Amino acid sequence: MGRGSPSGPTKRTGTTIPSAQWPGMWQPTNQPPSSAAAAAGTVHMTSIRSPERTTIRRPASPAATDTAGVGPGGALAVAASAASQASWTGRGPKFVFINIDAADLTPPREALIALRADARQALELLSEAVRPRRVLTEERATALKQWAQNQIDAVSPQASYVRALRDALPENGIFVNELTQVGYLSRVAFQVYGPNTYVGPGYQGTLGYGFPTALGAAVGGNGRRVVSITGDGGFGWNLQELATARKYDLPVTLVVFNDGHFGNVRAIQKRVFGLDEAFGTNLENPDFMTLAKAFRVPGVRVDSPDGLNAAVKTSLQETGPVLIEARVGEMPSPWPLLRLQPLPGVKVPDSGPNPLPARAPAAFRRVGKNSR
Ligand SMILES: Cc1ncc(C[n+]2csc(CCOP(=O)(O)OP(=O)(O)O)c2C)c(N)n1
Ligand SMILES: [Mg+2]
Repeated sequence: MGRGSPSGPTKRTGTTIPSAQWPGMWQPTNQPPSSAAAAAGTVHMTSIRSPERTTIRRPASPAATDTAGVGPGGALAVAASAASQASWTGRGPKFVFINIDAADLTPPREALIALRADARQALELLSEAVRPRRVLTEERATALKQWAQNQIDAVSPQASYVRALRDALPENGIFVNELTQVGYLSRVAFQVYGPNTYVGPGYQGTLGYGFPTALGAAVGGNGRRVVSITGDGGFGWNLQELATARKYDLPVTLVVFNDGHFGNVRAIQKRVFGLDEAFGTNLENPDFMTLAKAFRVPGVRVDSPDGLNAAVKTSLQETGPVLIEARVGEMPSPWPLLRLQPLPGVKVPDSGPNPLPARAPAAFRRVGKNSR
C-alpha cells in the first residue's frame, strides 16, 4: 500500500535517516540492548537529529521518577522541533507518535517526538516512567464521556446509522469503514470491542477500497460476518467485485449509502467556494436492486437507521453476500469532530462547556473549543 514516505533515500533498519526530512524522529538503535538491559526492561532508541543513543528505562521505584515525568533514562525531552500547522493538527497541541513502522512516522504527520517502537512496549515503559497522577475523578470522566457522546449524537442522522450498524453486528463481527458520511463519524463513534474487528482507510483515504477489502477480511475472518459500508460514489470504484463475493459465497453484508452524489465533494464545494449548487458531483447510479439481482446477490432497500438495523440483522442469517441500499439525503458535516482546527463555515450544535477541570492539560481542554 502506498504510504506517505519522504522523497529522499531512507534506510529502514539503520540509523541514517536524514534529520532534515524526519525532524525529531527516533528509532531503535542498531545495537541490540545488552541482556542485562533487556532484563531491566529498557528500550533503546537513537535520535535521528543527534547521534547519541537514548534510553527509556523503567524507574527503580515510583519515587525515582523525576518531576518532568520521565524516568532516570530521561532522554525524552530532547527533541524540540515545533509541530507545524498541518490542517490535521491543533494550533497548540504537540504530538508524540509511537509506531513500529518508520514510514508511519513521516509527513504528513507532524510529530514533536517520534518513537519507533512496539507500541505496547513503549507505552508500558512510558507509563511506568511518568509519575502517576489522577487527572479525573470518576464523576468527571463520566461527565466527559457524556459530553463527547452528546457531540456525536448531535451529528444526525449519521450517529443513528452508526448505532444501528453497531447494534446489528455481533461483537466479533468485522466492520470495514469507507469514505462516506456515516463512515467519517464511525471513526470516532463506532464502538470497537476487540482487535481486528475494525478496518479503516487510514491516512490514504482511498475511495472504493472498502468493498474489496471486506472480501479479503471475509476470506480471512474464519466465517465471521463482515459489514462493509460505502457511499454510492465509492461503491462505483469496485462494484464489479460483486462477482467475487458471489463466486466465493463470502459472508459480506455490503451497505451502500445512496445519496445520489459524491456527497463529501458536494459539501466541500458548497462550504469552501460558497456555491448554492455544486457541480460534477451528482451521480448517474445504477438501480442497486437490479444490480444485486444481476449478480444473484440478495438485495434490500431501506430508508432509515431502524430499517438498516433490521436488514443487517437479517443478513446475518445468510452464508453469502447481501447488498443493502440505504437511501439517504444530504447530511451535516461530521468534520468538526475529526479535526482539531475549526473548519470555516461549519457549525455544530453547542454541546455545553467542556467538563474537564481547569488544571487539565491545555491541549485537551482546547479540543472542544477549537472544533467549533
Ligand atoms: C481513489 C480516490 N478517488 C477520489 C477520492 C476523493 N473523494 C473523497 S470522498 C469522495 C466522494 C465520495 O462519495 P460517496 O462515496 O458517494 O460518499 P458520500 O460522501 O456521498 O457519502 C471523493 C470523490 C479519494 N479520496 N480517493
Ligand atoms: Mg454519495
